[in-house]
Amino acid sequence: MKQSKFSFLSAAAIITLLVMALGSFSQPVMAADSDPNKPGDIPTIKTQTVHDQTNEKTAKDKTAFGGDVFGLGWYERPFDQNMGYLPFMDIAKILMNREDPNWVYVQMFMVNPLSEGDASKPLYGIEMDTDLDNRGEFILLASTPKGTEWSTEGVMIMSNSDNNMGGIKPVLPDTKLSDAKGYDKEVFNSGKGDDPNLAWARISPKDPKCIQFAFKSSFIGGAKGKFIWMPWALVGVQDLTKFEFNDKFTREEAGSPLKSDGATYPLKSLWGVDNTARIPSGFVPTGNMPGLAEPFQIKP
Ligand SMILES: [Ca+2]
Ligand SMILES: [Ca+2]
Ligand SMILES: [Ca+2]
Repeated sequence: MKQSKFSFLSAAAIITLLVMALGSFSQPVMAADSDPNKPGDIPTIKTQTVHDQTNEKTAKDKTAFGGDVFGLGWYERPFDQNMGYLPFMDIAKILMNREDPNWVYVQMFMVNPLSEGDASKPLYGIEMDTDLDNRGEFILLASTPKGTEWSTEGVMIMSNSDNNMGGIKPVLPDTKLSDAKGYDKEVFNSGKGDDPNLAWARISPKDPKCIQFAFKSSFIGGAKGKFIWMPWALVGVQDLTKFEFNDKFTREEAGSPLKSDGATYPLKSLWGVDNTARIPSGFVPTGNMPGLAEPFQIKP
């Protein structure tokens, strides 16, 4: 029974998640325009675009639209513990651009302006697996930027000291709750770290629903670097030693945002969390990697 329910949910989530690369006709930012120590304009060509489910239509019924698959580490939980909707942290779209020689740019669009969430102190960012073993190495997170100018204030990068992200089965729930350390080591914090200019954030000058990030391209191996990434928005659980969540909470402890999950509904300990499936950058997966977004999954 469990198996068939799980399959159904996976299919529902996969169908509603679309990933595509988009090109446009505008000119790229030229290398001469790029400052290696401060991000600037975001290039508009060769942008990887990821769409995520949004929940504004189902929120009045206190249920998510779909896309929450605990067994794959896909969460669609922009709700408080009373299933009240948090649209300032409901990820709708994410863009990644690697055309600048110095910077990787990420833009995350929420359903409502980020300023609506100021009292909740959300964190936004991306997790990265940089050696492609399905275990995350880094998470870059920012509190809501104060303005539309690039700043390192409130931007942090954490790493993991036991190379055991995801416990026995990375991405997937371990059979027993894991004592893996999660993201426990500070690499960068508001300009403190080996490179004071490593990572930046701002509110988009054009859209108050969009937070923009920039981090040094050299951090992920430059133009040819390969990595897996996924965006996160976090309000209810911000303890980074709780990664990966499906190893640190049982399904019952975590709860579910989907009424169709029956007794597991509603959200319990794992609330106020949104992410997407896992996305490859700089390579096309040729083997089975758990939790990948549908267009990148290898069919047996
Ligand atoms: Ca979402
Ligand atoms: Ca890894
Ligand atoms: Ca695991």
